[in-house]
Amino acid sequence: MKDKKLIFILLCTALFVMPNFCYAEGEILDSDGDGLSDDLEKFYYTDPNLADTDHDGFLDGEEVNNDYSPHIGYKKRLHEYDYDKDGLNDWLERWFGSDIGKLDTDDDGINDFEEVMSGYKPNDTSTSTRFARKIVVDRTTQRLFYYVDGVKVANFPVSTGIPTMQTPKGEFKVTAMIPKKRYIGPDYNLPNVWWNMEFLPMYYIHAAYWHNNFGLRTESHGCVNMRYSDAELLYKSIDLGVPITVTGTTPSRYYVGT
Ligand SMILES: [Ca+2]
Ligand SMILES: [Ca+2]
Ligand SMILES: [Ca+2]
Ligand SMILES: [Ca+2]
Repeated sequence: MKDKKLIFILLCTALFVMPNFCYAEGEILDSDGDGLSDDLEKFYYTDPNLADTDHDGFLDGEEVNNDYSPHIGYKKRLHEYDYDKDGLNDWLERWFGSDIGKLDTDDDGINDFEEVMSGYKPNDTSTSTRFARKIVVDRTTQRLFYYVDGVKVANFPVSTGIPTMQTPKGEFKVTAMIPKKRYIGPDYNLPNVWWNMEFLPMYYIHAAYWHNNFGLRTESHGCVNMRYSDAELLYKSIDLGVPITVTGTTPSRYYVGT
């Protein structure tokens, strides 16, 4: 009986130390026994012969199966790393089926990030199908979230209408897109305002050059102010008809949290 137990322990040890030893056709090959198959190691750009690529004490398989990055150390998530630096983080690359280590997965001249932002598949040159896109403006936190295929792909700081001139709450859609525009009112005259996306008559999401309080406080007469680069990116990613939801509560004393 004891011998049988010993043989069993020895067999288990051998299987653990030499996982390849028992590899048979039809089984999934995991050379380093880290819970991530050799095929998936290619996908994640990890070393198929190194069980803990970033030496943080967690095996590559454990990490990716729980949405942690196998590349950047302790408790860093997949969405916090962009292996190929194309603007699309590793979690989103996986979601949209693009190559984590390649800027332009389908070689069509447009990088993965740009394709996803515009609703196109980064791993397919066909343009016949397009992912649903959606904008959500949260007045409480002064943020604008942009969704593609139901997934949040961008989070921008904004400034919405001040408490006495709040950005209207509700469900809207982009009704006009005007690259450059002048805003004139009783106490303001603002020429050369870029990237204007209308969602109600007189109400726009647009770039603002006259303040830098995005994400910190309300600032406008009801429009949604953005940083120039953020507004440009959003403008170039959307089209007429993209839905816009304005939600949350305008901070009663201008600043987030007040
Ligand atoms: Ca492996
Ligand atoms: Ca690790
Ligand atoms: Ca990337
Ligand atoms: Ca591409």
